[in-house]
Amino acid sequence: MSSENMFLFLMLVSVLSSVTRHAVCAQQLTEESCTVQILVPGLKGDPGEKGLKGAPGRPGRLGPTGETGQPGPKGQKGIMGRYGKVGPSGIKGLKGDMGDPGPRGPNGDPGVPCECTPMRKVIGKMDIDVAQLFSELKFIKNAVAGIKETDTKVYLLVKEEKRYSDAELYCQARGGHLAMPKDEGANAALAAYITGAGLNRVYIGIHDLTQEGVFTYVDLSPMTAFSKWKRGEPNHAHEDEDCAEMLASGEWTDAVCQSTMYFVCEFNKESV
Ligand SMILES: [Ca+2]
Ligand SMILES: [Ca+2]
Repeated sequence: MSSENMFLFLMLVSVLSSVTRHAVCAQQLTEESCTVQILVPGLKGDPGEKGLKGAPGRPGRLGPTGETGQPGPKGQKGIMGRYGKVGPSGIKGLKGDMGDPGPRGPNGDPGVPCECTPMRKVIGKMDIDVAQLFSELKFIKNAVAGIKETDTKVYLLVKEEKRYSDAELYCQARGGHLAMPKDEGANAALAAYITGAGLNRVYIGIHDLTQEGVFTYVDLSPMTAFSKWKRGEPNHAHEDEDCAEMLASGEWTDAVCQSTMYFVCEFNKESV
């Protein structure tokens, strides 16, 4: 008997023995315990042929984050970008200096002959008068320290000490009156004028010479709602205070008309 047949024979004997013993055990289970049978393993077989290469393994787990690398070298300069949008208009600049005079223009057409020689003379004289007035006004403004103007009046501070009546005559001789403040604006302008000149008081055109206790302006126009009497004034002190002076504060007091002091004349602008 060959070794292979011997092996098959032993396997067959072993299997039949096991089957018989299980059947006996099943019959004798209630009467006695079964005998343990140890199976004898067969001989070790020859090594098999080398298997085929296995399938690729699964990917490993994600590794930890690496350290920050060194900064790379500076890149090359990029190409110029597109032009930006036009910005908002700037603030208007200051006016430039006046340019040089241009060349003289051509002569005009000859005028139409007319009989207007007398008219030309009148117009010529008026031009001269106007020029003289402007010249005199300019002289007053420049020569007299600090002439004061409002929308409708021109005030002139006269630094000559005069009595009230003489002061008014001085102003009348030049086409005006002593100053007659008739509203807060005019009064404030006069007060600023006096303060600016460093004075404490001046005559203004207000008095009660016509009727004691009834003050009017020097041109006899009545006092209106506006007045600026200092507290306690007018008080007709010493029984002879009939003329008004303005203090640097702009307030009025009645004073003796024979006192001499500086004064302010006023002129209507349209008559200057
Ligand atoms: Ca009086
Ligand atoms: Ca008084």
